[in-house]
Amino acid sequence: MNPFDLTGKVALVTGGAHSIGFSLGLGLARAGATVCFNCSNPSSLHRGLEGYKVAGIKAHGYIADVSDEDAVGAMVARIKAEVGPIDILVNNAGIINRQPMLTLPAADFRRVIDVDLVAPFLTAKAVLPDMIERGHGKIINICSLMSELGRETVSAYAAAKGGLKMLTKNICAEYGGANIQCNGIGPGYIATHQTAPLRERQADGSRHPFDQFIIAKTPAGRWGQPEDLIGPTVFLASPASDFVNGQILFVDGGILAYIGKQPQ
Ligand code: GCO
Repeated sequence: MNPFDLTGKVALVTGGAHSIGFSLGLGLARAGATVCFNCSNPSSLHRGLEGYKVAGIKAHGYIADVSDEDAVGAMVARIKAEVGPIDILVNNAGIINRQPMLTLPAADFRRVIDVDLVAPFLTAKAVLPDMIERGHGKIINICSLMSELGRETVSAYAAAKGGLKMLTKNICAEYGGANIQCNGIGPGYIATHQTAPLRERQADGSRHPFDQFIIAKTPAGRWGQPEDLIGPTVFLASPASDFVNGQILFVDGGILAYIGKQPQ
């Protein structure tokens, strides 16, 4: 028996229409799962469905604001009726607002917390009853290096991702006895649209200072790609990880283990 086989499983990837969420959806589908995803608007829905179709995958897409409890409940009920009860939840949807906290309006701080922390709580709360009734379930929260480390200008994001790490451990604590495994993936610095501003070439063609900083701080000497996250996610979504619970699996090229390149 292949412990990484997801055949017959229904997966929901929040924010799965593009970027990391789309890559994770592809990976779960290629491991055998039926993939559902949500996004926030019709154009993302069309783009996501087309992307999966081009990859030969029939995905199921839903427009829902994951920070809205009623919208989450309605989406989970629709998926159950149209596809089947959710076996695997990947809480991937997230936003970031990079600015010093002294200029960050409270409403903007709260919005990041709503999407990056409250939404994973709401979505997990919506899928857990069926998982408990059926005696198994996998919840994977996409955390961050900022679940462990702070840095300037990401106060709301780091607070949310730090909280998401502890929500992961709490779901493990509360529902591990029902054979629910809740773990996190901690991406390092991944080359996506969200981190594009940190990698922009300078006017003189040189690398962005932050780009140079991350390269020096990452033993792998490169930014991650969304595809680097697929294997770890399939592992945490599969029977291969049935005795792994409450863990954050950092997929960061070694950055968390490394003090940084010493001066030459
Ligand atoms: C930033 C980046 C990071 C990465 C990722 C690291 O501004 O520092 O956006 O937050 O996106 O979350 O794990």
